[in-house]
Amino acid sequence: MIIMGSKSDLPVAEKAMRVLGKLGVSHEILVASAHRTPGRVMDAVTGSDAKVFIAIAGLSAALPGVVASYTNKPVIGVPVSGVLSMDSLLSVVQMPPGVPVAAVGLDRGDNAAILAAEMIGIHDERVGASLAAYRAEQAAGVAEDSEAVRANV
Ligand code: RP5
Repeated sequence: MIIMGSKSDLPVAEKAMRVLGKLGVSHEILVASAHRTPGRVMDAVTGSDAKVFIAIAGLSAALPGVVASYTNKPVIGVPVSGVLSMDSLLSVVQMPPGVPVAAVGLDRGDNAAILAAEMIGIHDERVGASLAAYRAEQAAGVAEDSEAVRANV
């Protein structure tokens, strides 16, 4: 399940959805804010049978931590960049002991999706195979880039 704190976080969520779609991981998405709609966050998390949560938020980004407070499932937090950027990054990373959130880099919805797929792929062979193909495709892209650079020097 992907939860974003605001509709304005959609470009980051779209990165995650693109990757999850490519890897064949079913997902749903909703907007729920830890500050503006805490009850909505609680209902969404406690009523979900998702295996992994991706929580995307900017500014004083409490959302990933609040999601983690309502579930024992893994939560991946994606800090959204803004005027300061360190605000959301530190808000996601600096969780108190006992309630961890796996933090990815600023706006890295794509990496959050890969990490979620890796967790799901531990037990789901189909997703594991998708990940292996994704890595092979990525490696082939680097080799192609190398050839293209070498051909032009
Ligand atoms: C956060 O505040 C949201 O996750 C978003 O990144 C930021 C700004 O929200 P909006 O004012 O665009 O709704 O809670």
